[in-house]
Amino acid sequence: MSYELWYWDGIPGRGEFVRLALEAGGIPYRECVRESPDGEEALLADMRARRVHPPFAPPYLVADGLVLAQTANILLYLGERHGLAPASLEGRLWVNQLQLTIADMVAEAHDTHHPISASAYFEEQKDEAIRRAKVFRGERIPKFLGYFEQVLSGPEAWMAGGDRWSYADLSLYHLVDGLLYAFPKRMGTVAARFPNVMALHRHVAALPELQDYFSSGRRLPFGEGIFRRYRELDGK
Ligand SMILES: N[C@@H](CCC(=O)N[C@@H](CS)C(=O)NCC(=O)O)C(=O)O
Repeated sequence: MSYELWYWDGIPGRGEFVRLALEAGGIPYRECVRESPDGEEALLADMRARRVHPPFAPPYLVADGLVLAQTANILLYLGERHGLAPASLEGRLWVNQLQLTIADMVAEAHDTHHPISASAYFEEQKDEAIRRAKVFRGERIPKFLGYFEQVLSGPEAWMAGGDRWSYADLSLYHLVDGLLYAFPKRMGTVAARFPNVMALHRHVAALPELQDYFSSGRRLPFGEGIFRRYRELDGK
């Protein structure tokens, strides 16, 4: 069986949280937009055609007769089905809670460059973006990363404890990676305050399960997606 992953091509975006779980779990999947000659038109057509549990937005995964949207929901399913999260109910809900908190920060990171409208150009909302990014850098990065630092303050390297990563660890890795890309100056100032978070970032980067993916060219570089580097939005 191979899962169908539907996501925009050309950006890591929210699809990357799903890809990391699939890749680290050694789970076969197809990138439907990348494989289709119609590209993103195929995604729009597929979404329009879905009558049962239609997704509101990508990413979504077609699997086992299910159509699953919402990144955290997809990961909840993969975690349970493929052992990428603890088996207990408490453990599964805890990892889902972490993933939802990561999703909150991802949405805020996106809104630093598009605080008014996702469909308008950055230049049309630059003044608001500058104000929003200042608050994100000053208040929200320390608050979110401080929370994850506290979660990681125990003796174990991974957020759900134990000796194995969960999908939330992969997602925190990608979130930190995105922050380092979009806000290099700010992260240069604050990263030392979050040694456990930065250690987790290094541990995931070194996971043997991900090395083939990292060297494959399939992991797309940051650029036009959620994490964007605008000189005006970064600062110490
Ligand atoms: N809460 C959803 C958000 C999905 C989402 O915003 N997808 C973006 C791409 S990353 C999109 O294409 N949105 C279209 C829209 O919101 O109209 C998730 O976590 O999956």
